[in-house]
Amino acid sequence: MSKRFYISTPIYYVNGAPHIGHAYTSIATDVMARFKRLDGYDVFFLTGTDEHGQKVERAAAEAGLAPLAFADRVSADFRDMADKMGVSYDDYIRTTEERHKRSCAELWRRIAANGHIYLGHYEGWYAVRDEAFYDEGELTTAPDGTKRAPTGAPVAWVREPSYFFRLSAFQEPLLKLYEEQPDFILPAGGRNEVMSFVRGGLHDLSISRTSFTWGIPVPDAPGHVMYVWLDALNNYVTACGFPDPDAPRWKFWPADVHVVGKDIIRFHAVYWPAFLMAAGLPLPRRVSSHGWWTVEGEKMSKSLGNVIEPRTLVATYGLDQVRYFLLREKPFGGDGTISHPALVSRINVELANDLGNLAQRSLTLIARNCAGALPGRGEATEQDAALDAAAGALPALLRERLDRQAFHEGLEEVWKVIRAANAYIDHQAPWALRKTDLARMGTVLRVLADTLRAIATVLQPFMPESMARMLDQLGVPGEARDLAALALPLPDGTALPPPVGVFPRYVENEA
Ligand code: ME8
Repeated sequence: MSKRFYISTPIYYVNGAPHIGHAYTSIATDVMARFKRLDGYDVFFLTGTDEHGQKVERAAAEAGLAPLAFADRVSADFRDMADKMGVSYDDYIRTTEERHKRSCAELWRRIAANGHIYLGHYEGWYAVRDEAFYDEGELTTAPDGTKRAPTGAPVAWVREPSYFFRLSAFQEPLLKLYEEQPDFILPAGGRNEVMSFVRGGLHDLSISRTSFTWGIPVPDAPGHVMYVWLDALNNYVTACGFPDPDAPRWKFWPADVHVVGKDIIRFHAVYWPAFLMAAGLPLPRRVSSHGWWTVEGEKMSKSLGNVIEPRTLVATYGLDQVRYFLLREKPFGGDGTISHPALVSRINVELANDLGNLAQRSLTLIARNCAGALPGRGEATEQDAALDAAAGALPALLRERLDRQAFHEGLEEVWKVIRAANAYIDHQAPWALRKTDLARMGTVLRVLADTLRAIATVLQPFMPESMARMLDQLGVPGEARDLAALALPLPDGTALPPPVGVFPRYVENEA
């Protein structure tokens, strides 16, 4: 296979339990990965956990566990979350693995050999919660008089010997990268922010710490562990087998898309390409960042007690329903809020009514009036041709929307066709044709079945289980469910199993 696609999620810190924000990133990335597989690509989809650094060390101490034992537990929980959310990752990396330690040591050596690392002293502000350094000018003072990072995280003054990365040397190369590859950073707002940050001047970056030990040792520098972001970012090449050029997965590097939340765009769009340039490695093609979820308009936080556990949400509303909601409710790059009424409305109006009823009505009519077999088509009317054309355009439309991570636009394109198909069935009234024109009824039902097949095919990445069931009911064999197969009509007379509803309505629990 010649077409390749490598996509990643961030690797999640194991300092706390997974929540809906993590699940969202992973599901969006999963939709991309599944879509590319459907479109004939050889896909490598990477996710995992970020396990070193002071933040994790502290959380482990609070839990009364050794850092690794703690990381084992939380990493397994993140993995379980990914599995329960239908995240079809190809590799699950943990930064405490041997392969990653080897890879980080080699990355360090290459950057050092190219003259981009020097020993100095770090003195400045550090926020453990963000695992990030801040300049004095970026800080604010909280009501209690303590200094805060722009993210609100408390900062502390740190003074220790440290290795530095010559980030300042990469200002021009980075600006050139953003200019030459305008879609290196999506969306445009994120790109503008990053560009003005880089134009403002880059300081050299402290990349080792000596005041704690929970990290990857710096080669030949006793007492120093690597800055957790250098360690973490490097996971993306470790998983491709770096530094072994013969590793089977090395062919996937550079990555096509790193999916990240907007909180960590700077690390991915500034530090990461600079590290790679310094090491002489190819750069990823894109960093695509998404906006923030709040809960009924409020920031999710432990103190407010409104943190949403993705697995609980799935138990209440259903997996595909939650996946659909997350990708439909807000534009990828923008912010959005999760609420019960919004979920119920998407589920009952768009899934149960618009799509579920369309399928159920069409398939029931076929079951009752065509002996449960796919009818053949007669001569096409203008209306038939219009609906065929709309359905036929879906793969290309989705390809274009998803190539820029515009998931909600892609879904809107599908719903335009669903609405057109609902108008078509109402207007054509195949239930009435049964008494007047059996051949025409067959044609109408076949047009609907073919439209539903196209819809269900392109929706598979979003709602894999439900769409598999819909394709079963439409008589589409397993090997005919990718985008290319849509060009080949199913044989007339294909036997269809008895129809069963795919999307139940959400009914409020009176209690
Ligand atoms: O930053 N809405 O890990 P992390 C949407 N280990 N997405 C959210 C969210 C919200 N409210 N809250 C979190 C790290 N996220 C580093 C990454 S990568 C080399 C290292 C998502 O556990 C979003 O994707 O803090 C964000 O970027 C990520 O969780 C941060 O996860």
